[in-house]
Amino acid sequence: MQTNKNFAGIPDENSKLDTSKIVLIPVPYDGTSTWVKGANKGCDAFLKASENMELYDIETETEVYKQGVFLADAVTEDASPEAMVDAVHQQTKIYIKKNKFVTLFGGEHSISIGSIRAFNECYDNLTVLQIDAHADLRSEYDGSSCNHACAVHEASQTTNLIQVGIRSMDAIERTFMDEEKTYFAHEMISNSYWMDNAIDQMTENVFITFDLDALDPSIMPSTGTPEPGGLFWYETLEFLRKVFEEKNVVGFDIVELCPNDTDKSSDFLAAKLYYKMLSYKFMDINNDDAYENDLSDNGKAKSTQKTFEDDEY
Ligand SMILES: [Mn+2]
Repeated sequence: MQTNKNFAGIPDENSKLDTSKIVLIPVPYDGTSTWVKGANKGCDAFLKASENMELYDIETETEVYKQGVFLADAVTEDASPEAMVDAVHQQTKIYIKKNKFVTLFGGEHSISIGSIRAFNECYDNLTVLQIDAHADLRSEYDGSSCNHACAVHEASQTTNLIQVGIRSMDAIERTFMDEEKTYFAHEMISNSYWMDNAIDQMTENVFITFDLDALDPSIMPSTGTPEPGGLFWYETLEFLRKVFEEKNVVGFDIVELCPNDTDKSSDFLAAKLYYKMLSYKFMDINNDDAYENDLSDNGKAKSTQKTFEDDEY
């Protein structure tokens, strides 16, 4: 795991906690994956690739790293899937309460149970936008509700869940699926309105959980369960930019990078995708503008703030 290195090799002055608007929490967890193992190495590969990235974003004409990106200590709790989820939940909440734009990098998709839980406690009427090949709606798998196959089951019960890119699932998952808010890959291909339709269904506050296997395996081979027929780069960016422009994206995670020795392009894609999402988030915010993650306007957040401080975090 990384030691004291900064994200993307950015200068120390842009990566101090106090002055950074963005926090990146690595969660190199791979305890429940079923097929290709190695998502625990995803954070490292992502961070390494990020060091080779050019930091001026042509499209937005910005250098978002100047907003400050603090690389938090990795969450390494792995005693059980439940303990890992608890640790992610706690860490995420700590940095939301510090008024940061909180992002996470996995690890397998089960980490999102913890991140979504934290955001859902801090923001009212949360939409979870899941971009993924798999429905991940099972209530339990392999004896745990914190398995990667269950990544958004809780979100399906407690948030406004919108699923995009889905092309693999078990029949039982239909039970928990809201098909009005599910964008199957085979339907997206012939529906030119899917982006607008999905955005119309979102509430103001949106958390994005991005499973890299949503992307087509031709551009993202390094993932645990590659499924044919995925999203491509520019349509993905077009959709993400629209979401960031039209909604208040409160945070996001990117999961399931499963690096290997031969393909480095996937690692690089993941780094670039992460940076693109930050660029979209901050494209209209000047570097020296104060950042407000909108927590204070939120009644639900205020009430949890107290409990939170009582716990001495
Ligand atoms: Mn998934």
